[in-house]
Amino acid sequence: MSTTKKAVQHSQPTGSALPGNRIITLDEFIIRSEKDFDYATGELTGLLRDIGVAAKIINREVNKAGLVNILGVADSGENQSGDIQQKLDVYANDKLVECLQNSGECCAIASEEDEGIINVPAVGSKQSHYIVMFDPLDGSSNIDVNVSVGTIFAIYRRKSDPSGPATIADFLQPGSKQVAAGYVLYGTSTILVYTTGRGVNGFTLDPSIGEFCLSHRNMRIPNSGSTYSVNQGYYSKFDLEMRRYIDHCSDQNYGLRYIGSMVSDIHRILIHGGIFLYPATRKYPKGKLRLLYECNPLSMIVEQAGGKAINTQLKRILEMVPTELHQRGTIAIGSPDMVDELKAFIERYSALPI
Ligand code: AHM
Ligand code: MG
Repeated sequence: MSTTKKAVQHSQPTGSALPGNRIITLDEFIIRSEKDFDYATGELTGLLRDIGVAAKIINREVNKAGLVNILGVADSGENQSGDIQQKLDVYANDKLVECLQNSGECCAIASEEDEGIINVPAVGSKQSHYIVMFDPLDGSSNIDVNVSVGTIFAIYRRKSDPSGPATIADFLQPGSKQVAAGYVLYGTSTILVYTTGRGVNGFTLDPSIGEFCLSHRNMRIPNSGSTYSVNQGYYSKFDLEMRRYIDHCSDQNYGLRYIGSMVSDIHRILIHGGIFLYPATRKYPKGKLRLLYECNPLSMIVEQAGGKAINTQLKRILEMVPTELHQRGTIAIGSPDMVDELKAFIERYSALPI
């Protein structure tokens, strides 16, 4: 096991402009990229656009969260105009469902907020080939204290016959079958990062023009980093191998960075390198994070940027075959050298039959 700190290479944002300072908006980028796919029908393009629109609406509400009391929301939960004030995660969920339903570009939706799948009625004669899964507002317990939150999404091609309704089997596909995945981070600025399996690009929202503009082209995760990200408050509840690895991080003087909002932690790691861990605890013996809504899409992004994502049984996250919609799992994700280093600790200290 290596005991020396590895050199950190940082990926750099490339600026929102093309040579000649021409700004590329998310819509333009999506349309241009469609030409890369031989089978492109415009559906995927439409879906990514719908998600971009929903993200702008959610962003507007998230930004107002701190003003809720000033804007007249009574304790009863009703605002001055008599509308019932919704919790932001419910609001974000409704907006995403609404935007996706209106266009009919997908045939069904599953959300971390909803128990079952939602079939989307066909719009006109459109027969959609895609399903969408999302966590509408991840880390929403952080909103009260003004900490960044995010939306995570994943798009799959349906397996069932497009002439009928989507089925649960369409959703229980391994993450390796994702055709696109991404997240929106409502942070100091709002950024949408996505991949369609050909690299990762990030688009920062310019509020003055209301457009997501290409700001991080072809994002690459550094091979290693100098921080680790885990809820260390649960240290005594972790398995031995995880405690040994955390001790190692501390011995190496790695900094501990944990926001408690996975999108924010992963975004930092994507840019500066590092590792994010959510192992089993006594409260969550199978891990806390949801395979379909959180682990799979973020693993696709990180792998596409050159990183790795495994669970604490050392299985690649994207190869896990889900058995239920709200399945939870453990995760170790981030810079490839750091994930490999963790893997060596697990092999050495765990009781796993390896
Ligand atoms: P949520 O989907 O209910 O918001 O939970 C997911 C969040 C992640 O964003 C974050 O990494 C994790 O829960 C934090 O959990 P903990 O407070 O146990 O560290
Ligand atoms: Mg979540």
